[in-house]
Amino acid sequence: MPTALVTGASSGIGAATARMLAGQGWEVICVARRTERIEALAAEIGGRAITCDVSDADSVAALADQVGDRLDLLVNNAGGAHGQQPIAEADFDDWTTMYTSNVLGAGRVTKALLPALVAAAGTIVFVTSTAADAAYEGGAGYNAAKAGEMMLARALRLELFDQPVRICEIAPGMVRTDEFSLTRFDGDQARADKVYDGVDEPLVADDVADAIVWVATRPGHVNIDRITIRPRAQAAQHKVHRTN
Ligand code: 8X3
Repeated sequence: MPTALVTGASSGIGAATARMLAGQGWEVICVARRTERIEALAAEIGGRAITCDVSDADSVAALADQVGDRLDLLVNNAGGAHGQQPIAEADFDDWTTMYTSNVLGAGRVTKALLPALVAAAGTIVFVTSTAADAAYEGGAGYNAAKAGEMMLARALRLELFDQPVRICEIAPGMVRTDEFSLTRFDGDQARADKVYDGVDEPLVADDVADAIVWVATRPGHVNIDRITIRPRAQAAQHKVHRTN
């Protein structure tokens, strides 16, 4: 049974990916800071839960110890957005949080698990964002963090060109999950809901999980470099069809 490790598995895209992989016969290691949530998920899908803060070096070292010598799939999903202020009003604590989880976290986990992934001829998936491609007002901190994470994927693919490991990027646009916008707007549900207001069908976590599982299950010689995935109603970052 192949083994996958999903970071940020406590909710949203991470939890959906863990469920979908388990449903297709993978042993899934669910990783996040929130122990109760990942233990419940692991119990539900017959996987393992490992509590880890991807922004903490010791926590990631302990994670790598528990994973062992071989890993078939790493899904770097932990991260997210904090705040949406223009640069003139930027809160650099928010920027630090975003850079620490999306860029340094993905880099740290990848570095720690790389020997196990190479040993298993594995696959590494980075869940970035269309925010890596297109700047928007108030987006600079998140734009920069996701563009940074995208560059990890691109550099790594070059560095490992002669190694039996695949590097893939999934860049989602508008995805309605329980927590993404709520976290961004610091628990302001009304502001979070406004993001999706009048949008016929934003993506849901399962849509992105489906893309992740698809790239991970191509034949071993097939590397899907990147998938950009948006709802039909979002033709481009700012070009969103709203019915209201
Ligand atoms: C989420 C996409 O449009 O909020 O990663 O930046 S967006």
